[in-house]
Amino acid sequence: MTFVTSNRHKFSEVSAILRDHEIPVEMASLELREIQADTLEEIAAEKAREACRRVDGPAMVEDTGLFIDGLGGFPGPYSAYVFRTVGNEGVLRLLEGAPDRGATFQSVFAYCRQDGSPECFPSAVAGVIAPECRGGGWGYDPIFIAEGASGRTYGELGDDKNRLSHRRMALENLARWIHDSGNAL
Ligand code: ITT
Repeated sequence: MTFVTSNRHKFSEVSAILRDHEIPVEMASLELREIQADTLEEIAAEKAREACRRVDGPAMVEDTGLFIDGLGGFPGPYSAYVFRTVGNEGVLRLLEGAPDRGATFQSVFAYCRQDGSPECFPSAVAGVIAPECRGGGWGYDPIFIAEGASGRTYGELGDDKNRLSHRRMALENLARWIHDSGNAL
C-alpha cells in the first residue's frame, strides 16, 4: 500500500497501526494540492485522486482536522494552515478565558485506484484542549487531551497515542475493508 503524505510522523503512526493488521505500507512523500472545502471527506477524496494519478497506482491519503467547539469548529479543515501560522500557542491564546474547551480530532483516510472512485474511512475522537502545552509529539499533540487518556495530552502518551487516537479507528475500518474485499495493496 502506498501512503502519500509529506508528514513522516503520520507515516510512522500509520505504518505501526497497519503492521498489527499485516498490511505493509510505503511512504511516497509528495505535496498534494489541498482544495478549499468544508469537509475533510471532500479534501481527502480529491487528494486521493491526485495521489493515485501521481504514483500511477493505488494510493491512500489522510486528511486530519482539529475542530474546537468554543471556536465554532475552527480550525477544522484549516488545521494545517493554522498550525503553520499561529501554532499551538496561538490556539491557546484564542481560547483564553473560554468556558468551553471541548474539541474533536477528526481523520479521514481515502483510498483510490485508477479505475475507481475514492473510498473514504472517517473517524473522530472527542476531547478537550489543554490549558498549556504539555509533552512532546508533533503538531497539535501537546494541546489535545483525548477522552479516556486520563488527562494526558497526545504528546504525553508516547506510543499509547496509537491505541486511542483518531487515526486508529479509521485505520481499523480501512484494514477490515482491505481484508474483506481483497482490494488494495
Ligand atoms: P499531509 O501531507 O499528509 O497532508 P499534513 O501534516 O499537511 O500532512 P493534515 O493536513 O492532515 O496533514 O494535518 C492538518 C494539521 O493537523 C497539520 O498541522 C498536522 O500537523 C496536524 N495533525 C494531523 N494529525 C495530527 C496528530 O495525530 N497529532 C497532532 N497533530 C496532527
